[in-house]
Amino acid sequence: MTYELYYWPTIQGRGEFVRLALEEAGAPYMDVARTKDGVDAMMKWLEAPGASYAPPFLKAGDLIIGQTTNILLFLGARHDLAPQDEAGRLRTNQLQLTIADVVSEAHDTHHPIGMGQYYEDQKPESKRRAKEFRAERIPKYFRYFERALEGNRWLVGDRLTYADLSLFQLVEGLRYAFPRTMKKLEKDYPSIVDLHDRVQHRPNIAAYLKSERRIDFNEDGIFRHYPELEGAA
Ligand SMILES: N[C@@H](CCC(=O)N[C@@H](CS)C(=O)NCC(=O)O)C(=O)O
Repeated sequence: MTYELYYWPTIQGRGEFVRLALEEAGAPYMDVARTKDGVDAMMKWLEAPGASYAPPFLKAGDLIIGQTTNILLFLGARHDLAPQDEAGRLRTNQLQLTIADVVSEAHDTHHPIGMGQYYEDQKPESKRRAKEFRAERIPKYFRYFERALEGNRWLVGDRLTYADLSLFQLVEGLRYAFPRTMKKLEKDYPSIVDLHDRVQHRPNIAAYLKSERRIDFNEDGIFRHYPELEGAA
């Protein structure tokens, strides 16, 4: 079966967490919105009762699964990207939900007032929000992930899970959005950096990162680089 992933075609965004899991698993999938008429197909599904209120969503046979973390819960079980025991499954899900929290906060640094408004119309608030995110929130979350990795190669158990793939992506996104901040901060989180590097070099992930399937970060996505949000004039 070929999975159908539905997500915005020009950004990594939340869809990237799903793409990474599919790529690591070597699962056949179509990135539907990147194909001809694919965005129209996606919009149709968004209007269908019970499908999903927003991308990403995944079609797996007759199933339509929405919410990034829910999609990963499904793929983790199907493709051995999560432990099978209850405690391990819940722990992986918890870590993924925490990563989703950071992703939302990263988004809010450039859209603190309203998603439907231009960044340019919420710049002063963005600067205040980004300042707190850089100074307080990234370190708080990173302390938590670093502790989870203390004495462990992977976040959960002794094998890679989708939460590890997502932590890799979080580091990638934050490095893109806040390069100076990350440069200063990373030395305090050696286990996170080590995990990032090991994920980056996994054969399927390395091949994916080099491929055209990996979209470059840009200022339409969730992780955006605006120098003024790092304190530049
Ligand atoms: N909690 C949802 C958030 C989904 C979401 O916000 N998707 C964005 C793109 S990353 C979107 O298209 N939102 C449109 C909307 O909320 O109206 C998830 O993790 O999948």
